[in-house]
Amino acid sequence: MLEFWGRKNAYNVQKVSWMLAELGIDFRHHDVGSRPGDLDEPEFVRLNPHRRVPVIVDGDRVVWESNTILRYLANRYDPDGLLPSDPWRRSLVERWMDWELTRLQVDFIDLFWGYYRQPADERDETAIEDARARCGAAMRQLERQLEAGDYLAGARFSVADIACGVCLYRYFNLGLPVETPDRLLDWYQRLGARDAYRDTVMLPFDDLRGRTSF
Ligand SMILES: N[C@@H](CCC(=O)N[C@@H](CS)C(=O)NCC(=O)O)C(=O)O
Repeated sequence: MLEFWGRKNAYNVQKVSWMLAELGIDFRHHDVGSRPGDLDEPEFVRLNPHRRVPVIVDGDRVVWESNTILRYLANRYDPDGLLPSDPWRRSLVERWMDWELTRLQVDFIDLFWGYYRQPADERDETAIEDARARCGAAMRQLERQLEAGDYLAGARFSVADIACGVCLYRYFNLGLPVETPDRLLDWYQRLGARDAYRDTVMLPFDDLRGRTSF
């Protein structure tokens, strides 16, 4: 059975939980990333030398990096499904996965860590405002893309929606005023109508408030 390592309310871990639920794949879960130092255990470091979750083990294959895991699961268990095999159609999906890693996640993590995970009396308000503005700009880019279709790569739900959609629940429930463009909200509702999103992404995260250690 596939093994899955990660803390269930960790951002990058939720991408993989969501994908596994979409594909109906059974797995054995290892709850790591919840206790200080557990990612430094030799057993875990052998799996991922970067000491980060998520990690999956499929037979004798170890895969780390959340978006790489999404691609692996799609290619192995859902050929030409949530990740098209045609190179052009695939590029329409993968550009949003790469954008998520290099842009959306960077801005969102700055906001989430700067505001939510920082004790209130230690927050840097200027840095938070900067991250909030960058997130707003990223959300407007998503809004523009959604003019072309119900999902990020067009009419069909794809792995791009998983990579980028995972942050929305947190973004809208941070307790900060944030951008709420119409198409983005409609997309969020479409994602929230999926059992897999509700079961794996819409999870409490208040244990992370003011917690600066993993
Ligand atoms: N680029 C990596 C980032 C992995 C990462 O930073 N994971 C965080 C959770 S979202 C982590 O392992 N944090 C340590 C912890 O949760 O204990 C990926 O996408 O998998």
